Amino acid sequence: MTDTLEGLVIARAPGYFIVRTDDGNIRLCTLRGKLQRARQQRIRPSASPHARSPHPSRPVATQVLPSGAEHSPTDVAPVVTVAVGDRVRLTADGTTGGAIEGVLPRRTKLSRTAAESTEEQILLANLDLAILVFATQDPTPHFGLLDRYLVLTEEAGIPAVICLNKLDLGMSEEVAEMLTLYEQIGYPVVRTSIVWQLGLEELRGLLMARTSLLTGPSGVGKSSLLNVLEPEASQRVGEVSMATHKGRHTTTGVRLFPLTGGGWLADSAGIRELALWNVPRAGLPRAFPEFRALLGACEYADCTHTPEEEGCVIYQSVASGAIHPSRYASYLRLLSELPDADA
Ligand SMILES: Nc1nc2c(ncn2[C@@H]2O[C@H](COP(=O)(O)OP(=O)(O)OP(=O)(O)O)[C@@H](O)[C@H]2O)c(=O)[nH]1
Ligand SMILES: [Mg+2]
Ligand SMILES: [Zn+2]
Repeated sequence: MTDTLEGLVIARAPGYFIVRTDDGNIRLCTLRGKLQRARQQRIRPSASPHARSPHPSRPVATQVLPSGAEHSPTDVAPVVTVAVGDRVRLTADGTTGGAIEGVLPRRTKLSRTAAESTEEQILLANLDLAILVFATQDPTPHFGLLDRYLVLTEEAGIPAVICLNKLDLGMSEEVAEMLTLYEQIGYPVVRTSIVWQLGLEELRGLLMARTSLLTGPSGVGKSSLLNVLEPEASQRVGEVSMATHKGRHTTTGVRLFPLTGGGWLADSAGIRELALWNVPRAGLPRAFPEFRALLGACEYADCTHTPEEEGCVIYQSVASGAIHPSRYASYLRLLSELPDADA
């Protein structure tokens, strides 16, 4: 009998998944052959831009691959990816290695379309809260990118908090106005400064007993926030590096850190582009909370709310000032990126 364990994928390194097993050990894991094949099928480039996945709207839980020999060789390999944040079943290999046999059902996942492909890239699985970090300046906030994040989190059913960092650098009137706008729409905004030690307790309170993700553009202070919120985190980076034997720069993308007060916090590399994943065109208006009360009131039931539409209450609300032009511009931009409904 081999030793079967369960654990949490806390990071990835080239060719490996770093898993913290429930016995408290860090293991460097590969994928069992069956999962490997499923993955290779998935990363094969597709010819059609619409062929993102054979079942684009399939519920997450059904993508889980059961381990064991109950599948015949003629079975179609299920679409499975292993992501940071996944709970996995694995067999131990010596004291520090392992092979991932299967993925346990996911509660949630935050995905985007991977750069230069049409494949799904899961930023983090099983997250409870997305912390969208921007800076007052250096770099100046890009609200179009924020709107993309908000659409993705709305679609994924994941609560989002906007964290505006570097308050010590001062804030332009425009940025202050936009923050008020997002608060009016209903998104919590936490104002932080590491230099001033501002807003950190508020942030800490949000993280308790949850799995949260710090994400946003490069240079806004995500890693700095992680380091002040959880000073031991950098030591734990060392722990992961020891497991990979390759030093601290080998892990890529998202990394999960345990919080002393309970819960997990993920830091991620800065994101420049965020292409929507699996957002249905017809569902896009609902991803803008300030549109919701107006939906159904347009003259035509299939109104796409573009300026060309006749009798569109969304467009009229932009003209009257009830909907902010910047949010409407984001809606139009995202709509233009989504393929037409083709059944
Ligand atoms: N003035 C000021 N600088 C800050 C603050 N927080 C972070 N910084 C600085 O901003 C720079 C970038 O911080 P990082 O924490 O590396 O940013 P990041 O978001 O992790 O960036 P990537 O890892 O590239 O995505 C560093 O020089 C930090 O010292 C802050 O509150 N105020
Ligand atoms: Mg960083
Ligand atoms: Zn309309």
